[in-house]
This record gives sequence, C-alpha cells and structure tokens, in this order.
Amino acid sequence: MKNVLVIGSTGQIGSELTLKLRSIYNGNIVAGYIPGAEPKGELLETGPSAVVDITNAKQIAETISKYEIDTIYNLAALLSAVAEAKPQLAWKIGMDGLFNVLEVARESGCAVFTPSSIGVFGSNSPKDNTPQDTIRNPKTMYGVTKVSGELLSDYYFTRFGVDTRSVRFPGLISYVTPPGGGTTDYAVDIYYSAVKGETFECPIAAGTFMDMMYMPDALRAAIEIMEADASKFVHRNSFNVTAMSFDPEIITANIRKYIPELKVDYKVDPLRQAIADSWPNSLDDTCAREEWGWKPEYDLDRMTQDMITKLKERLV
Ligand code: AKB
Repeated sequence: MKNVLVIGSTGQIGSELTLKLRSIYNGNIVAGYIPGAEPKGELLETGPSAVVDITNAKQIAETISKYEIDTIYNLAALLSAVAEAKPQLAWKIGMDGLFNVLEVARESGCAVFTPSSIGVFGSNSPKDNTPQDTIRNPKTMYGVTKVSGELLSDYYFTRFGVDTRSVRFPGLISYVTPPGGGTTDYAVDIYYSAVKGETFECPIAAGTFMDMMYMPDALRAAIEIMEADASKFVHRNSFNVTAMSFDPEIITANIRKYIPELKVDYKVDPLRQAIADSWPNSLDDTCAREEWGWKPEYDLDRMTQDMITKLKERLV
C-alpha cells in the first residue's frame, strides 16, 4: 500500500483507520467523505481529503487518478438496524456503491478492502463456533448486502483479477467515533453510561451472545489482511475474525469491576433483538489465523480498562 483512498473516512471505522494508515505510510492517504460529513481536526489537518460519494463512479475514478491511489478501503455502509429502516438506501450504498468501487478498481488496478460482518449469517447458520464456510442466509437487508458483497468481490477477483480482500467484523467497540444504528452498539453505549454515571437502558436481552472486538484490533485486521501474502489465501471474501463473545450480563459484570455503581435496566428493542437472535453466538476464526496470521490482542477485561480510562479523559 502506498496511496490509499478511504471511502467513508469520517465514520466509525474510517475516522480511526485513516489516521492509523497516515501514521504508517508516507504516501497520499486520502480521506473520502460526503458533504455533511466533512473531516475535522486531526483528520482534516494530517492529509488530503476529497468529496467521494460511493454512488458516483466518476468521482471515485477522478480521486483515484489524482492521488495515484493503489488501495481503496470501502467503508461506506448503513449499519444493520438503520438498513432495516432504509433498505433501498442500504442497497444503493452497499451494492451499487460496491459495484462502482470494483469497476473503478478493475480499470485502475487498485486493491479493495470492503468490510463484511457477522450479519452474513442467519438463523440456519450454526450458532456456536460458526465456521468460515457455512450457510449464509440472512433475513436482513444489511446481511443480504453483505453476502452479495462478498460474492461480488470474489467474482471480481476470479473473473478480473481485482485484489479484493475482506473480514467479517463482529461488533466494534471504540471510544472515538460512536457507531450509529448497529445491533451491537449497546456494547459501546454501556461504557458511556457507566462513565457518565447514568443508568444504562439495554436494548438487547440478557443471555444474547454476540462476537465483539476492540477497535485497535479491528484496525490491525483491516491493515494486516491487505499486507498479507495472498499466496497463502484459500479464502478472500470474507474471513471470520473475532476477539471475544459476551452477553449484556457479562459485559455489565466486567464494567462493575471498575465502576461498581453501574445500573442497567433492560428495555429490549424488538428489531435489534430479532437481528441479534439471528446472528452467531461465537465465530470460529481459524482460517484467518492460519491464512494470514490473525490474532486479537484485546480480551474483554483489557478492553474495559482501556475504554474506561480513555472515556474518563474525554468525558469527565
Ligand atoms: C451492526 O451491529 O450492525 C454492526 C455489525 C456487527 O455488523 N456492528
């Protein structure tokens, strides 16, 4: 990777990934954004930025050419609960947008990273230790676009030789840019409530297990897979990756080790609960470990300590 375009650079992953890439590589790391979601502060000041609407192929192509981009991080997406509310827009961004990115990559020779998700799995997929290669039959628009995106990305690799790579991210937890409209977001919001001393209203029922990962591990996964020696790949789009699996009671108990007064009320959101119930309890990420050396560094307790420390610095 020399010159990189991050599409969706001001979102939950993009805002941190762009800065991380700039700290590693000397080339142009371009922060692509849509009007209304302009980069600010460090993101704006430390490198080039450009308006890149994923639904506008010409805009993507012009930026690729201007900055001699060789790698695209395609992070434009609606998260699972929002995608259910706006399924047409979710398709437009997730699929029409991906098609634009892949076509521009085919013409310009760029490599492409597009995150997939645990949302590719559905209620017929094995629940525990969900394997890499298994049934993917989601019933949500988010899951439909993620499975289709995996297939389309693999198609562009086998048919046109475009270097497409991807991971199936679990819920991502970070103290920097809040997520918006995801099913796993409760695991971010609970830390904010704990640090602010507020009662947390949990939209997910006790006993609902989902895979999760701390953002520093997610950023490493996104960078390491693009740097990996592809000759060892059996898979491409997309690898199961995980760091931990817990339910609301386990994360609550862990946070109470450091903030014993945390109060949690359950106010289950039926939409998010139905999505969570259709997702795995835990993933098997052996293929990512074997094919490109994936290994998480943060477990729940290490993440909790870091989240609380960093949020206290920011909020209190
Ligand atoms: C969501 O909850 O929608 C995302 C995801 C797991 O893909 N965080």
